Amino acid sequence: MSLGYQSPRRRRAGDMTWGIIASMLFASFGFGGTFSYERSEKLCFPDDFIFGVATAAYQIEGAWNTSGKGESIWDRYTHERPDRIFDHHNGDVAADSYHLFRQDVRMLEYLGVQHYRFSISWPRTLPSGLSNEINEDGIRYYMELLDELNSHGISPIVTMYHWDLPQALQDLGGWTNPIIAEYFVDYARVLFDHFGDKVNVWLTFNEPLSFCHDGYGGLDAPGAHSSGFEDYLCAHNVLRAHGMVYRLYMDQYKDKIKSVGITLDFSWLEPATTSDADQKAAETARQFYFGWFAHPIFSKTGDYPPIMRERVDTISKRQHFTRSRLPSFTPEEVEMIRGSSDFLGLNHYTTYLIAKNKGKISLTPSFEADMGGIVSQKKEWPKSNSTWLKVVPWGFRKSLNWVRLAYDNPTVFITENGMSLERGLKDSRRINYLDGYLKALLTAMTKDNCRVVGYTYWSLMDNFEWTRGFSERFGLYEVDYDSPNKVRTARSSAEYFKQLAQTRCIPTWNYTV
Ligand code: PNW
Repeated sequence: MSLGYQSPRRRRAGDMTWGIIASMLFASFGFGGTFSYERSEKLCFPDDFIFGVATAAYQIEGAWNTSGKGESIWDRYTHERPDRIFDHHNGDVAADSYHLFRQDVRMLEYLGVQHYRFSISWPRTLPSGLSNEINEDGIRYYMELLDELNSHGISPIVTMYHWDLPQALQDLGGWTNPIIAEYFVDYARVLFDHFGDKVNVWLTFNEPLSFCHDGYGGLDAPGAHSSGFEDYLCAHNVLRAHGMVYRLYMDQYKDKIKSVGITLDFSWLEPATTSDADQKAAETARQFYFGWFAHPIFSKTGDYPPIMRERVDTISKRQHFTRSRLPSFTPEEVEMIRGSSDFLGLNHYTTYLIAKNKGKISLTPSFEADMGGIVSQKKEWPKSNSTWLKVVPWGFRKSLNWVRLAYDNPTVFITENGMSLERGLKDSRRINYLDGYLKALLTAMTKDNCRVVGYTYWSLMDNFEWTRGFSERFGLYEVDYDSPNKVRTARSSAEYFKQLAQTRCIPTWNYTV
């Protein structure tokens, strides 16, 4: 994801749920094997804490038009607008996991992870997006993947929507059309019916901030580039759709489905200076970038954050709109969405600075103007291979603490964290990133009492990085895209992660390796 500087962008899971998942999983792994060190000297996570890795359908599967799969907005976008993709590539083949998933599971087994987070492609299962026509090959594919995972004792954590909307639904306006919430519920029902008993944890959406703000407000697929307008419509319908699926699960699937949550991304937003104006601007920015989705679901009162309501209403008026560009929920919708997640899935990668924007508000609507902050990063912060991703471990601890204080210490599951580099197997900088972020996480848990139950590294292997194509590599495994079999090779970080997942202690690593 290239965010540049335009954008950094309760029911609680009973501890029981996680305890059960963890104990089921740990029963199938032999710990304490090859690594012998004094546990007391080590920085270790709790016994029921789980480690895993993540991927997403469009980024790894390929087989874009195989065996009845429908077209997605990313298929359409990469085919029609290759100029919008950094290296002009697409996900037609990607890592070919549609054919190579058994190899992927062997890699997971080698790493010894307790869970694997992947996503189901909506158009692979429902080619037109609607549930009148189910693509049996799509059901077969995910059934085989789930069986393979479960037979190896790896717990599947499944995202229903990781950005690959059926193109047929985009033709109706996609996430800006309110009817899509009903269609998403139909899709969720198909998933619950077919896969419900094979999946421990469901996530409705991955990072609505990214696909609404960058897809409808910017130049990710579908590339609507309508900031401060379509991004708000998108978010509104995503929140409705999420709440409706959660209620479906509570009302009709409670005996079959174990837990349902959502994944939100939260980059830490630090005031650029200690001035009151910048501190206030940073807090407002957190409410816009994170509270936009988190407040309706995880706060006691529900609905959009009051500061967001107030600012968008006021600025819309000044811009001569007859109504606010930020839509309103009915009281029933507020209630339906409030508390509609068993836990908070959190993606965290980096930190930004926020300074108050002292300029005049323009007549052209935009999310950034509504938010009122100027986004930057410090030059000194260590770089990755993504312009937006700087290595700032302390921001992770601050994000977790902000969540703890804002939403009464909800159960948090880290669904993504990771770093991009160039090609290469000796990725000591990735190990260094992991070391810093894992220590920040452990401190947030032990010193600050943040309730975090699991950690997921992005990503198992290199994959199609959206508008950055194949140029940014996040994988513990390197993928050779030029080889016909998309050969996967373990990096140094895979060995590091293997130790982590099998001991639950942060490995001491020889960085010269
Ligand atoms: C995530 N930020 O997006 C996505 O879930 C993945 O599909 C993607 O491959 C991965 O991160 C790496 O880019 C992000 O601004 C979008 O901090 C924005 C941010 C982070 C992650």
